[in-house]
Amino acid sequence: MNQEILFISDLHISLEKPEITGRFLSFLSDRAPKAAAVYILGDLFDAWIGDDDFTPPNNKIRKQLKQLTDSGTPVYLQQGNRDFLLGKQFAEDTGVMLIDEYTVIDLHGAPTLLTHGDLLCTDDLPYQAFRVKAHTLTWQQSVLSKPLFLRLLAARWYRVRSYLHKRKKSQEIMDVNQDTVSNIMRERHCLRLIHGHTHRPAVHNFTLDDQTAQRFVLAAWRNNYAEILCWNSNGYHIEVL
Ligand SMILES: [Mn+2]
Repeated sequence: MNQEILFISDLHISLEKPEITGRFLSFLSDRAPKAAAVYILGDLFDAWIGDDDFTPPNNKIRKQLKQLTDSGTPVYLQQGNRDFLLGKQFAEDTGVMLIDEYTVIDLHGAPTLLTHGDLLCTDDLPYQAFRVKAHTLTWQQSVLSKPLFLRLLAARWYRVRSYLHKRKKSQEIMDVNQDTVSNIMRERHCLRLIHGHTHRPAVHNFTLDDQTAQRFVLAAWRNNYAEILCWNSNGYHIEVL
């Protein structure tokens, strides 16, 4: 029986990057059906302004995801910091299952913690403050009640602003905080963590309460390069698309 589980994150799909959209669509039609399950750990989209946004390339992606889940491959989706407004309607349209910001799965016998990664970057205080605000019902309702064209404009502005802010922040501040990582892994009883967000793909081995722990950081997809983390009962490998 095929027990291969695939993990991807940080595709940052947008109209401006058709290569990435194309690669993801062929991943959904050719590669994903061969797996037992697919986990998308956030920032699938570079911006998501509401499940009522049907501007390209969102619809093609909805359709292809629906085809995959209809054919029997489960797809689990975590919100990222760019697409945290992905909601119930999108899940219904595509058949994907939204999973919590911290989710523990049994990955071939080992409890494994999944998260997008932004929650681990606790040194970035202004971002964490924004995140708290943006995850309240009031904030989200007030944003989602605005007309679509205003939300499209606002998203453009946020992307420029985020780019400018990031240039000013140091590399350390935008990486995960090791104490935060250890605490959450301890709390969730996991010795393995998989996340994205930082765009610093790596496998980090470290010691957690005298045991060996592992933190997998997924790669962001680029125009000419994409990676999948594949797990089967024998272990993992990185597959380049
Ligand atoms: Mn992110």
